[in-house]
Amino acid sequence: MVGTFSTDITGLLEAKASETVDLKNGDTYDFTASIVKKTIGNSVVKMLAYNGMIPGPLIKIEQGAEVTLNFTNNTDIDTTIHSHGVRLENKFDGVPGMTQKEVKPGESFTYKIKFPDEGMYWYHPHIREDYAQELGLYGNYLVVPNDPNYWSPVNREVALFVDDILMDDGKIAMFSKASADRTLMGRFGNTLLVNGETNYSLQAKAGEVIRFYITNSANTRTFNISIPGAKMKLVGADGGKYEREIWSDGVILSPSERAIVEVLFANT
Ligand SMILES: [Cu+2]
Repeated sequence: MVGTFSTDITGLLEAKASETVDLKNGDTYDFTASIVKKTIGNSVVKMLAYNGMIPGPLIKIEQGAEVTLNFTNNTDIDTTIHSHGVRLENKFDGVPGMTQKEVKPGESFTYKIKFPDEGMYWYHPHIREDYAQELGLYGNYLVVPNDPNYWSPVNREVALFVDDILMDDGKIAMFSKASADRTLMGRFGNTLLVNGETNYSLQAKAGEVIRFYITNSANTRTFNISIPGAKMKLVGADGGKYEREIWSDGVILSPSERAIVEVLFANT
């Protein structure tokens, strides 16, 4: 149909869950955005993925390291990579028409990114986020602090993306190809997603403490996140660790924000 994007899933590979990729200073990583299919609820729909994953790979990197991302756009829309919150060289900030030209389908762009600050960051396109980010183009950078005592000891670390998507009769509601048709590219969804799944689950052992790094990748929805029955401590956010930790029943997270919480699962 003219004016909308293809929703055909014929021949597409199924999106994988996010995997952790450890990058060291000086490493080069091939990074491709492509068209995939994914199950949302009872429907199989066309989506977009970084290196075949939704969310994209969790790129784990030591504080101060610099890496090269060889990015290729194999999607059906112009795109860029914006490294949200990372203090990087302006020409690699991924803002079309300002810091670089858009990367058209079939084209590539090389990003050199240095990570001066510890904490959780994320990457996403800086063009038509209402479409491309909504369909799965988002992932985290976890920058490991140089100071080994920066964070409190925990049993496990888990990254979570909270998101929503607008489903309409078993399909993702249509997008205009010409331009974003919502204010500030925000479109409320009617289906909530954690790490791209409608039924995300995680097993915790009794007595386990897990540090969650939570990112809101929704275009406009603010989330109030709590884990009933578990004790939650807010320890950090966009700028890394808080000076003082706060016991909390829940955290409010607006679009693009991160919260870092440590959760004690006293009972399974
Ligand atoms: Cu951003």
